[in-house]
Amino acid sequence: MVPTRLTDTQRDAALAELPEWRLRGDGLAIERKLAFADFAEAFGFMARLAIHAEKVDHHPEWRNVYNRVEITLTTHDAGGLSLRDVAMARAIDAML
Ligand code: HBI
Repeated sequence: MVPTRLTDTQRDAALAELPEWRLRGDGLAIERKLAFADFAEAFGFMARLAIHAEKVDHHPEWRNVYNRVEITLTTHDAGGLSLRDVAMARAIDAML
């Protein structure tokens, strides 16, 4: 099933409930920057999220430098934001 791209209205409504996330300039992704106590904590979070991503078949774009993790969520198959990105952002927030 190809995920459906959110309308701008749906996107803005979803983002209103995700105050820790920022809309990327092109409007096609949401981003959050995380800082953990140290690398081990950061990588442990990434390991947990990797398992979740595999389970839901939706994968973050992310960058890790020592204790920092920068996450970008977008749905390649939809060419922008979908409900999968909203669900993953909520799941990430619940993991922290
Ligand atoms: N992850 N972020 C993201 N976007 C996708 O379109 C996507 C994915 N993970 C797996 C996936 N699509 C598969 O369903 C195939 O479409 C590659």
